[in-house]
Amino acid sequence: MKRIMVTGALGQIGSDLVATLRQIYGEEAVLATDIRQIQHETLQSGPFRILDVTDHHAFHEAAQAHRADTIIHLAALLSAKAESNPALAWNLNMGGLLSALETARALSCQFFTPSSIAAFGADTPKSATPQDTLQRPHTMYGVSKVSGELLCDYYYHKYGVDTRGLRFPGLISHSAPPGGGTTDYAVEMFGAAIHKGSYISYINQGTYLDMMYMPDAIRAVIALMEADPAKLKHRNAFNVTAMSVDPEGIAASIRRHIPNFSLGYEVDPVRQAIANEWPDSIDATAAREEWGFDVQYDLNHMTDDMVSKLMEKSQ
Ligand code: AKB
Repeated sequence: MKRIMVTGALGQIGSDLVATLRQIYGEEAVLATDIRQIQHETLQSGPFRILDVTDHHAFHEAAQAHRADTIIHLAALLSAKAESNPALAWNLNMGGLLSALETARALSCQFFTPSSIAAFGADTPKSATPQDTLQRPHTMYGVSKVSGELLCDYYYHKYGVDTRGLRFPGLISHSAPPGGGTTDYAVEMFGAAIHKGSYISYINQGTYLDMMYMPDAIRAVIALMEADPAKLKHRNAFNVTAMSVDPEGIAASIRRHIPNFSLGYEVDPVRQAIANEWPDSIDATAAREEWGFDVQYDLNHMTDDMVSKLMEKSQ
């Protein structure tokens, strides 16, 4: 039976992922860790520890005490926050990753960490962005993600650590809010549509970005971790996506439920510049071919589920 340690467990991906992993592998098998104190009721059922991932000794000790055989390292600063404090972003994103990889090496753990569409850059082909292509991002988050992909490859080739990763697009979820990302507007729009009937987007109309619904993202992490290693040519990290959409496209999908929903724009130049560097749509063929990646939610199916879940919560 697996023994899994998750960092950044209270974040947007972590809260859903820990709950699903505990359903599959058992409550006690999954140690949730975060720098913040636990607040989500759903995560209170299993083991939890406060952890600063840049503290190498504390990281190793937590994994050893849990007898972890798998580390899922999610703790990181997202794109917009990273741009406002680049030095902190480098220290957290790379320092945390180094602690995590060193622990995985010392304790022979399987390893997962997410990369992002931010790992591409302005010179990367913008549509059907290939799995293997030019990666010269100009954002600190993007720089840390490319460096992270390379570091994970290094630990695989040099030490045989079973490292695996996904280049996530914007992730949309109704459970935990994202924090400090560029694609957060997509999540905010759903909440605002339900509670106010209107939303002012900081990302401009016509800005296409890849997105994915959280249940598909969670299934992708688990499928990749369970994939036959012999079939993996790309480990760090696979392009994955479910849709390429602009703010107006999401609004149109929401209007099928809330016909009067209105969308306005007050563009934030910092986050818009970040989005302009990212692909319009990425190509997930390698993920499909090497480990059977697929998705269950397109834009309208995701919207139907988001709207119904958020409405339930607001009653
Ligand atoms: C962000 O917007 O920073 C993240 C990402 C795409 O990595 N959601």
